Amino acid sequence: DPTSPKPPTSPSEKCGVLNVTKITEHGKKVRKNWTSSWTVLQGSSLLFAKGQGGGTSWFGGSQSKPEFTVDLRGGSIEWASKDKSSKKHVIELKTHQGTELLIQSENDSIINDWYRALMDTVSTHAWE
Ligand code: I3S
Repeated sequence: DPTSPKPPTSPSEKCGVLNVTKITEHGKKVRKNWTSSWTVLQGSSLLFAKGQGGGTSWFGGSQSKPEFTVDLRGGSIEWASKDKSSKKHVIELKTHQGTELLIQSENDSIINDWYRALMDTVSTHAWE
């Protein structure tokens, strides 16, 4: 029925397993530590939890608190240059707070979807 109301535009919500490392924290370079993380994009926040297993499948479980969260507002997203990592398909995320992360997946369609979603998020939540 073309006259029926459209569902509200979907919130920017997305999740999946990605390889993640910090490279800078509060403007200071830190040692890389690539970790497979359950990653959730929720509004303008990006949440990471360590590991994929452990039985609990969602943050709702009391023992599966996000390992860390970054605020995407005022941040930037770009494909990482070769000197940032030898890996393929690496996104570089710079937050407003001076944290830099690399986010990677071996699967190029997965990483392209994340790139698009993160780009959309930083542009729609530029600064409120
Ligand atoms: O940028 P780097 O320092 O070459 O990054 C690599 C290292 O962090 C390495 O660990 P250690 O040097 O701490 O042992 C990691 O195993 C590599 O994965 C890092 O490089 P890539 O190119 O994979 O991001």
